[in-house]
Amino acid sequence: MPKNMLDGGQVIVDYLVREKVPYAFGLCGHGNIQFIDALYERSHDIKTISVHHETVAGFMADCFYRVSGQPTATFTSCGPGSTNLPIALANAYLDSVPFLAVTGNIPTSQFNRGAFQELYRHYQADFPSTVRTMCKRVFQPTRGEMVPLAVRQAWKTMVTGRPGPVVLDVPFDIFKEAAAEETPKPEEWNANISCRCGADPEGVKKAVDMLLAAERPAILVGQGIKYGGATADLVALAERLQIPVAMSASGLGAIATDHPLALGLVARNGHYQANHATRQADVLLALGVRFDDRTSSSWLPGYSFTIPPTKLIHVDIDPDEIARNYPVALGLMADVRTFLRQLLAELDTRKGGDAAAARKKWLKTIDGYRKEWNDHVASGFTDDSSPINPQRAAHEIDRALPDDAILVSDIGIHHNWLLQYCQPKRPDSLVGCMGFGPMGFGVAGVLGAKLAAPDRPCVAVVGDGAFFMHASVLGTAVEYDLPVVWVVWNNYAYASIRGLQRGYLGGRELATDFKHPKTGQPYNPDFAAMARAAGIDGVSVERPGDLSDAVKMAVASGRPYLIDANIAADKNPGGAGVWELPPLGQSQPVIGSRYQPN
Ligand SMILES: Cc1ncc(C[n+]2csc(CCOP(=O)(O)OP(=O)(O)O)c2C)c(N)n1
Ligand SMILES: [Mg+2]
Repeated sequence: MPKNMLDGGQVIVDYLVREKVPYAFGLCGHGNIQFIDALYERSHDIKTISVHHETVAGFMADCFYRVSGQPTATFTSCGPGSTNLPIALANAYLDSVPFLAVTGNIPTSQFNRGAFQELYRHYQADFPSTVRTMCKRVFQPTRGEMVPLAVRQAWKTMVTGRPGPVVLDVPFDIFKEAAAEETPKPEEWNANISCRCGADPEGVKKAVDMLLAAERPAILVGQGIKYGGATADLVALAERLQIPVAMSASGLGAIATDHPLALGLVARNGHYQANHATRQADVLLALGVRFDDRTSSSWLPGYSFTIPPTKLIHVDIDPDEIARNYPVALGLMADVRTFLRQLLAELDTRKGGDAAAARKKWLKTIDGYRKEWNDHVASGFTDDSSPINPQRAAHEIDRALPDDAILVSDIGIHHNWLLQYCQPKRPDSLVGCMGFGPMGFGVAGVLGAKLAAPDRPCVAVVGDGAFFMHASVLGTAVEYDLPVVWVVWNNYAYASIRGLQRGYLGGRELATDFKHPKTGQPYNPDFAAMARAAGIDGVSVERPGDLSDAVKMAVASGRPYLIDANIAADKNPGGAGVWELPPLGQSQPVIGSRYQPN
């Protein structure tokens, strides 16, 4: 290689450093040792975190972004190493979370020869086809000099518009091939690009007209508000017009749960006051939310929404999401923060109108719904039975945590309970995934959250099924001294799925619980002992009254900690909405009934 030239691996790592990426998460293989070598050279500028399963690396990068707003990178080998990553890519893609996945591939000189670990039977070195549905774009430079362009374009694709993960697939030789004398500068290619586009000014005026004329308006927010940094502007608008704010599962925390205008969760298992307000609203302002089936009660009218007659104003950075599932009275492509500021500025120009007085009746009616919901669920908070009532468990975990704690949820029945009974105060108080829903997200993601927020308590609540799937995280927490807490929601089953067998299939249960073959009794490893074997403190909790203290103690310990909590498996978190699994049928609301406008 000529003097003063950087090779492909060096250019990528240098670019990451220039983009202020603090961590690269990954796992070695022969396909990426040269990339790791480039990381080695820059180990003072970027820290390498080596994990025990590639999926863990992806979930860590994902959660790191959700907490810090800074994209990072993963590195995986060729073939199987990288094919352990797509589940995390898909999760990040569907939840619009960026990270750069640097995947190794075989040497270009061996393309299409069926070299060790080459996916070659349809097309040479074809890892890109494997992930094309799971990321925004794949770049595959096949000469060293293509690397600078690929890395800067990959980064731009990742962070502009609707963010998402991007794959940079690098053949073995390209990591070491001469690439450039200098790495592209972020300030020339990325740092000065803004995608905070506002909405069409006429549309802004129309939105204000509609909101001012509404009698029963509601705002619905998704994660676009949280990741778009728009929470303060949201509160300003809600307070100014006295409009109540409902949240999708991904939007929870966009406004503090105890804010008087916060309605809570709209979903199949949503809070009554939220579902009953949004389905009766005459105008619904939807911001950065995509109306998935869980939020929308499977789009069955009258449970979460009744659009029409509700007039929908739908604002999103990605026009693909507007009018995907519901007709719009007004659809506006915009960054939600810029849009909110436009709305507030437009309101400044309007005279008169006492929002508080106009809204009194509607808000009072909603207070009645809130009371009905609170009365409906009250008994679950004091249930002293053991195994622990799941509602009580969610509440005990939540109340043990300080306001600045970050709770990362995995996927399963526990997630639904947490969504209902945690009281997030900040946009990142409750981190969960809603698009792809892979088990393991919380188990591994909490490690990324902790690196992003070292001074905040980071607690994962995870199913026993998911924890066992990804128990290698115990070692990673020890190796990098990451004082995270796992609460294993131990119900001796893939309980959410078993619940479906019970609800829809007449109780024909198979392959959904964990049993000892000899005794037929529920079986699981002793998770607390597993943790201790890995060098981590672990305790088991049987009684509801002990759970909160255990969580407090774990957080206070300042060390990695596992709590194995014995949680009742037979309860399902019902709500004011429904979920349909065609053709099996649909669930029923546990409170209220379908709203049918006259
Ligand atoms: C990787 C992956 N495999 C399978 C599923 C389907 N699935 C969704 S929830 C669930 C059960 C999870 O069991 P557990 O982790 O014990 O959580 P629980 O529902 O019991 O709270 C399964 C198998 C999934 N979402 N992700
Ligand atoms: Mg379970």
